[in-house]
Amino acid sequence: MDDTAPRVGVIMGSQSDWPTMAHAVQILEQFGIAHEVRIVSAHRTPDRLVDYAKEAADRGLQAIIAGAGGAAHLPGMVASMTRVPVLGVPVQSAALSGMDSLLSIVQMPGGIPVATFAIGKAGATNAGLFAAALLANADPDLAQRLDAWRAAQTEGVAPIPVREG
Ligand code: RP5
Repeated sequence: MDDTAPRVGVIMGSQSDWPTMAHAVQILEQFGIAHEVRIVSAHRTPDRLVDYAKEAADRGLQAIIAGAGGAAHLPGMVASMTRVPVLGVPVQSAALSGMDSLLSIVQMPGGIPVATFAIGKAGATNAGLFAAALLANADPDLAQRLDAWRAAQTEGVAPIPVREG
């Protein structure tokens, strides 16, 4: 197996989505999961979207994290053209605080699933963690790293809050 071939694709509709999607990338980097990052817009680069989605499975991608904001068609359109699991991240929009993004992504008609995460940073982080969990099913080393990460997170929660302010 080629260890350097990307196993997860992180795509976003615009450069402006990067500050959000960086949180997914950070998780993948932390777990040493080979990945690629691309701008793929459903509206501005539709041909790029079609090529990316149709080639994803043959290129060995095991999950696609797709972030978009506003009329966020990207995750659903990609999912319609690949069986690779698509994890949708609603990016917080200026006009409607990401409610538009969330509803655009989550309300897929039956038949083409998109796993939809929270709006913004939490969603991007959890999409990264979810991709790690998917891959961990067939990767014992990764499973161990994920278990350790979760144990450290639990360990880091103080039992008593610091009284601030
Ligand atoms: C969507 O439109 C992108 O995903 C982005 O969240 C939103 C705004 O894009 P820009 O106008 O900032 O490029 O396609």
